[in-house]
Amino acid sequence: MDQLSEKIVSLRTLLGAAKKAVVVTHTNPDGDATGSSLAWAHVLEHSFNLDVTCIIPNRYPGFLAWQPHIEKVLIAKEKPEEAAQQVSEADLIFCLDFNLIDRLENLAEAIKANTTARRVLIDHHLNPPAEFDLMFSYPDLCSTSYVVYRIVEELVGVDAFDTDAASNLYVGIMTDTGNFSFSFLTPDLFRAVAGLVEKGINISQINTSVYNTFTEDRVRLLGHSLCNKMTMVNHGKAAYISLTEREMRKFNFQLGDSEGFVNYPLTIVGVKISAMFLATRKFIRVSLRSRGETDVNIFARKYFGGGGHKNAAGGKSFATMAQTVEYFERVVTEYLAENKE
Ligand SMILES: [Mn+2]
Repeated sequence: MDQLSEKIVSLRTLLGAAKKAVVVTHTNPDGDATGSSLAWAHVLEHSFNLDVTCIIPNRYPGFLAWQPHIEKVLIAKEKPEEAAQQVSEADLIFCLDFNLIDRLENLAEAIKANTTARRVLIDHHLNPPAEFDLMFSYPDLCSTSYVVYRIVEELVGVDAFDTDAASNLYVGIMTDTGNFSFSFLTPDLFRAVAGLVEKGINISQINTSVYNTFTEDRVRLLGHSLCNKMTMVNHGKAAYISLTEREMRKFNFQLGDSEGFVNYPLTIVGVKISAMFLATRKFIRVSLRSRGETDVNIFARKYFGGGGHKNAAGGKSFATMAQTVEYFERVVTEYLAENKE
């Protein structure tokens, strides 16, 4: 964490001169967005006596509704005037877990209109633009929640977190690391988690609240997708699942129900690319996942007019389901032959 101490000195100066702060995070907030925002707001309020409002552009997903103090968060889409008012009155604007103000949609204008407030970035995404007065940008840390932990540790000490703030930070770290299974799992991170445990957080309860919230229909749809709808391609090097609108209706499909299905075929030994084809009214939504060096970002760009990251990407198909899966079987075989590891 380069120059953290120097940045903390600047942050202290800004905090000392401020009375009112807003903490904003990205559209479609996830556990790291709400978790880091709520914990940071707690510290600003209790250690720095600031008047703080947390603002999110649109509503958080249901599995985060139990998070401590989430009821205090102002949802800009539901109360746009109040959100704009809060932003206009702030001396300090903290942007957490994203780095492009334009991504805030309706809220971006309000932030740009307040020309006197100082803007501080606290984030872990790549390539932040230079539109902030102070930047805590650490792309090699696992989550914004962990960045907040490290800042607070240096700024006032972790005693500033109570059990609720610690729970919120844990949600962010747990969800952004895929329950401690992705990259950036360092000894220091686990020391920080130990610090959160010392605050009395209940890990098994948090885990259940975030991950075990599905409906019976959703679990049965997963079973149907894997048992009846998963097809292996190219001698088991690729696999796909397709769901038609009729099937989705049968399982009372709710938005988000097929989230994560595409990851299951990748748990089979030898599968390098997994695809999910989900019918919508106007087109077929294509989700792609890959393992290791196999690049689905390039694949999605080349064959499905989309893109994303190396191991997770998406696109669209405007053909029928039958044509789409036939096309996929052909191009994925071609692509894997061209890109042998
Ligand atoms: Mn994050």
